[in-house]
Amino acid sequence: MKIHILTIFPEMFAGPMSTSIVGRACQKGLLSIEPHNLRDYTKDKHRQIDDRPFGGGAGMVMKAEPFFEALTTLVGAPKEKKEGRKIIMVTPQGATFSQAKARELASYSELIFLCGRYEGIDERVRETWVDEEVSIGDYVLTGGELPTMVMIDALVRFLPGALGDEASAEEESFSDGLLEYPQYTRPEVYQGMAVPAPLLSGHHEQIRRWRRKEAFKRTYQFRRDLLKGRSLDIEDQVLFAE
Ligand code: 6GU
Repeated sequence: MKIHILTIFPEMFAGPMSTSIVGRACQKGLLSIEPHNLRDYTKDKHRQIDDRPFGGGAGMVMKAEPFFEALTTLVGAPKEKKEGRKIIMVTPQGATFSQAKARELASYSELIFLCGRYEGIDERVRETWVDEEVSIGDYVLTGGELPTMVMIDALVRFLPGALGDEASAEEESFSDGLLEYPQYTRPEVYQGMAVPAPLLSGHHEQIRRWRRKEAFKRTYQFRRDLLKGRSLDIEDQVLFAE
């Protein structure tokens, strides 16, 4: 997968995108991440990327031209649809990002993220180029760079080969609609606190049932909203009848 990022702060991506799982995915060639500096696509001598809003008001608006120039270089003509490519505008006005969206984004061969700053991006960029607009939640950040990294981090986990062969993105929290069960590692007793007995039993079925029960308990305690409208399948009904 190829990821292009249009931003005025390309340097923000250097550390996070070359560390840990994302960095390893890049080294393995599963992914390439290319930040592009929007200032390189300005034409005036001050390399200006923003300007005052028409109609007045506080703040600045990102100019259309640097986006148009960069996107023309990257993809050619506007709305020239290419199978497997998606252009995503990263702003608080977008639909909220989710685990399902991460899985979907991982299926494209090319993603282009447009990072907004200030009061937003000239509307003509959206009209002309954008396939989809995405936010990462109901709070306001200073720009789309951190949200873009959040989305890349989440989608990388779905690229085949990105996680070690022991792990799978499908086994985790949210994939089955429940929070993760509690985890423990050595020692068996730490400062008087013992690891729950089923985990030490060596019985796979007993461990699996304990974990599923704990996952339900946690979800009920902290994220009851995730259980709303959910009906227990037969196996889980039996588990709770115990
Ligand atoms: Cl995508 N951008 C900004 N600036 N703030 C956000 C956001 C995006 N998602 C949540 N807050």
